[in-house]
Amino acid sequence: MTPIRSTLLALAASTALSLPAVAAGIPGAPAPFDKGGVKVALVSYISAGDFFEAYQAGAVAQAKALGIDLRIFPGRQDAAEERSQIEQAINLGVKALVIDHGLPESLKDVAQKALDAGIKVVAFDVNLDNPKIPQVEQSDHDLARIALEDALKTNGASFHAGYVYVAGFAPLDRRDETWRAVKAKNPGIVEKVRIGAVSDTTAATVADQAKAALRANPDITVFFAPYDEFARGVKLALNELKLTDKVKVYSADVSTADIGEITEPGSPWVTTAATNPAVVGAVSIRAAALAVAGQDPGHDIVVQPTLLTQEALRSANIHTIEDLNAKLPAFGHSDAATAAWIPTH
Ligand code: SR1
Repeated sequence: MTPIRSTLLALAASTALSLPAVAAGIPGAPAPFDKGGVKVALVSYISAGDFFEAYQAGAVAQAKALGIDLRIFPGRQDAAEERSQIEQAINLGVKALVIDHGLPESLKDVAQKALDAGIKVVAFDVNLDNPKIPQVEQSDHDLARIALEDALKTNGASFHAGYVYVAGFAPLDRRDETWRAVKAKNPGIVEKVRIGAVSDTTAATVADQAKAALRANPDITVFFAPYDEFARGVKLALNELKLTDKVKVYSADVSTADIGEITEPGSPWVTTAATNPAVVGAVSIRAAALAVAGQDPGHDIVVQPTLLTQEALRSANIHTIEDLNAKLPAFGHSDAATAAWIPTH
């Protein structure tokens, strides 16, 4: 468990975590960043799991570099709590609010309330359908496309598939659009079963579902599981059923732990398509900072994903996210939402 995660768990009440060591202002930066201490809130729907921990860590590092006083509200997959945390952030007098995932219908009005109070709002992976709210995403259509192209390359255009999906999450819905388009174009792909859960035990729940699905559909040879917690669940099921040499798993997302799972001998998890989530967290904070400074970050802010195959990771001797950053500079950095006055790393 990362120190940030354990701190968040310790603060299990719904109070925000205020990070210490707020830097002084940035000389030459536009107001209010020339003075420092600009209050920004990050309100998440999910905080658990490698992706969300790395996203928060990237947001924290970028906030520190900008002298932002970042208030983090931990997500517990609870729509009502996320709403109430946004209300709390408004009452704290933040200058900007980053809303990370969530269910749009429970957030649109409260996000508008923040805008009405003069607070800049940035959304990551939740479609708030508001021209005043910049939307950050990982180009989910491309992400699903490159993972599925790899599946087609290895398995041909005819196979029986299992699919993991939960409707209502913007990135999963976008990836699902691509899955449907790929199936329509390749009628030999048969979706035999669809499973899915998003909770604080996603991987374990998906593992149970996948076991039942695989027992009932022994002809499945490919699983499309476009979220690393989904892929972990499917892999657990394949290990338990001793089917690792029969079924291949294609996913989204990457972390150091995921790289270990993908590259271990005999792993059925053969491909993922991913951004560096810390970079996405940093981009979200930069977009909020630009908006606060009166500079337009643009409405659609996209971080491009990279295809990471088991074969490529093994042959390049990549074991960690830091290895990926070093070997693939486009993975470790994004030009999205940058400005000369904003320090990046
Ligand atoms: C429940 S949504 C999970 C996804 O959100 C982020 O976009 C990550 O890529 C993850 O796959």
